[in-house]
Amino acid sequence: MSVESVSSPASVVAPAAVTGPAPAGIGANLPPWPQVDFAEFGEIEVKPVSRIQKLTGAFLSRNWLTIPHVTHQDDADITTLEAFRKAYYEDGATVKLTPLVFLIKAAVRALQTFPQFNASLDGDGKNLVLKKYFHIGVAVDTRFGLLVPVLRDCDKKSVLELAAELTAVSSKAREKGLSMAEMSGGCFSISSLGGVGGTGFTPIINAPEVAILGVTKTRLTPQPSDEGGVEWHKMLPLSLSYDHRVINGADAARFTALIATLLADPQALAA
Ligand code: CAO
Repeated sequence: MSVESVSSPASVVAPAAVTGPAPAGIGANLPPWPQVDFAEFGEIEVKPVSRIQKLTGAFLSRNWLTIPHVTHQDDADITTLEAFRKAYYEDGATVKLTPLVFLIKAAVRALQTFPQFNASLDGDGKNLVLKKYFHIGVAVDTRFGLLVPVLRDCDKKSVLELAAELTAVSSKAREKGLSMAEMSGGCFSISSLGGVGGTGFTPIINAPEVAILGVTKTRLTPQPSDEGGVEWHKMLPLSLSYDHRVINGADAARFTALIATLLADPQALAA
C-alpha cells in the first residue's frame, strides 16, 4: 500500500503533488475494468468506497504506475536494541518507546550519509531537489484509512522527544484525523507493520519522495556464535522501496545496511 498523505474526511484537499500534469499515455491502452454481476454467483453486500479510500487509491495508482519501484530486503539485528528497550521499561518509563523511533533516528543518519535519498525530482524531472531538512512521515493505520503524519526536524529531536510526538500524533490521527499541514513536507516515509506481522512487503513510494522503508515483525533467528555454537538473535526485516530513476541498487543496499548497522547501537542513536 501507499502512504500518500490524505486528510481526515472533514478537511480533504488535494496536496500540491497531485496538481501537476498527468503523465501522458500511462494506462491509456489498458482494457476496461471487468463488469461483473457478482449477485449471479452468490449473496453480496455493496458498501460505498469512502472519500479517503478514493483519494488514497488515486495516489496509489499514480505512484505505482509512474515510479519504477524496486524493493530491497535486508534484516537488522536488534538484539541489543531490544535489551536497551527492556532496561528502559524496567527503569520506570513514562513514554512508550518502540523500535520505530530508533528507525526514525537511523533513517535520518542514513539520509545524511546518502543525500540522494533525501531528494525529489522536480515537476519536469530535469532536476533533483536535495533537501537539507529531515522531516519523516510515519504511516498510521486509522479508521479513516491510512494517514501519514510528518514528524519535523527529526535530526534535532531526541529518541524520547520523537517517541512522545509519535504517540501524540498517532492518537490524534486515530481520534480526529489530521490536517494537510500535519501531513505535508515529508522527505522520507516509514511504514511499520511490526506490531501486526509479516516477513516483508513492497511499500509504495509516497511521491514526490524517492524512497520508503517498510518494517515487519521481529523474529528470533539462530546465528553462529563465536564459540562455534548457536545463539538466538532478534532480527528486524527491512523492506526499502526506491525510485530507480534516482537511486541505484547498490546505494539502496548500502543505505539499508547502514540503517541496520545504526540500529545495532541504540545507545548512540539515543545519545
Ligand atoms: N516487531 C515486533 N514487535 C513490534 C515491532 C516489530 N517490528 N514494532 C512494534 N512492535 C510492538 C511494539 O513494541 C508494541 O508492543 P508493546 O505494546 O508490547 O510495547 C506493539 O508492537 C504495538 O506497537 P504500535 O503499533 O503501537 O507502535 P509502533 O511505534 O510500532 O507503531 C504506528 C506506531 C502508528 C506506526 C502503528 O501503530 C501503525 O499504525 N502501524 C500501521 C502502519 C500501516 O498500516 N502501514 C501499512 C501501510 S502500507 O505501506
